[in-house]
Amino acid sequence: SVENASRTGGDGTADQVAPVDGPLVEGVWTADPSGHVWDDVLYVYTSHDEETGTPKDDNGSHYDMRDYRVIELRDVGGPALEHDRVLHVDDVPWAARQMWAPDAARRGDTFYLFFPAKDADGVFRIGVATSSTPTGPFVAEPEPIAGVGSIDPAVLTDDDGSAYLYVGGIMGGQLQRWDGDTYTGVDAYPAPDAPAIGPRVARLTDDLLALAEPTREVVVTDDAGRALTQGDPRRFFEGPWVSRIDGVYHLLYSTGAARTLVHATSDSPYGPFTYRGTVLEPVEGWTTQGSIVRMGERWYLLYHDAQASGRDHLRNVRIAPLTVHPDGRLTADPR
Ligand code: FUB
Repeated sequence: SVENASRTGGDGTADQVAPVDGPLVEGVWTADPSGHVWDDVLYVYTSHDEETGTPKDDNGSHYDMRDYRVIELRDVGGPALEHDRVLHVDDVPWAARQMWAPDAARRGDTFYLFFPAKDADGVFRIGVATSSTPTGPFVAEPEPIAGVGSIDPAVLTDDDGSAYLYVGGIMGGQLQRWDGDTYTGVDAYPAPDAPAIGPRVARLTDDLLALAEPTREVVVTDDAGRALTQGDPRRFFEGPWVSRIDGVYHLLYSTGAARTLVHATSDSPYGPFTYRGTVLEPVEGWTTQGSIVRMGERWYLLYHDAQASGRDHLRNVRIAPLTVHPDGRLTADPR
């Protein structure tokens, strides 16, 4: 793999121009982008892919990431500043490996990084870390957040200031091993014609460090209000992300094997969400993951692919304009 050591400045940053039709940064593998605009600056929180030699398996062990990166953009298509001193697994007391898809949130002058990692028993848990700057370094809480597990945390801060934590991913993400808020260690997949496993959501406490309530399952239905089934290629796989667009809650997620990024809409952050269609067609590489961000007057989709490496676990983050259609459907237009 190519690494960024040679062009990283002594202050832990690297500067380069991010073309709108290419990876946001090159020379470092980044994935699972979660975007936020704070004080007119776009901050993209990413996984940092590396080749560690861990063999590939169905649980995604080869996604063996150890730290996070933040990419800072003042304009889409303008210079991209990559920050590499964000949070490392060695600095998280409870975490052993696999720092998967992160997200961030802000409350006043405090910035929060939410992240999944496996603990010493191999169970994916959700951690939170804080910083006085959006780019870190972040200091992790000593324990993972109680009452929730699995992967791919995403935080929606609603217009009234309430913050909701969404999590989940089946298969390697272990969501099928959770019975409500209890980790069972048993793979319990529904039958193909039974309702699919949904991501989970809970409101966070005011300090964003804990759950304010037990998690509940987020249900995605078809147009007739029937829950999508586990055998339905449109069902939830991983990477939940919720944005509020024109007053409507949009749940973005990956369908896994069908390899599409899709969305579903609701009038409540808890759902149920109605399936609306594909936002991004399959990209190169097995995973697809993304987030939605508004920069100025435009909406964008942040996503990743494995086009440059040709290897599923060595990815690049990209950005594409997102069209909000009059009927509320969303489609991304990668160049
Ligand atoms: O990057 C590791 C995992 O792959 C993420 O957590 C998933 O969403 C998928 O992108």
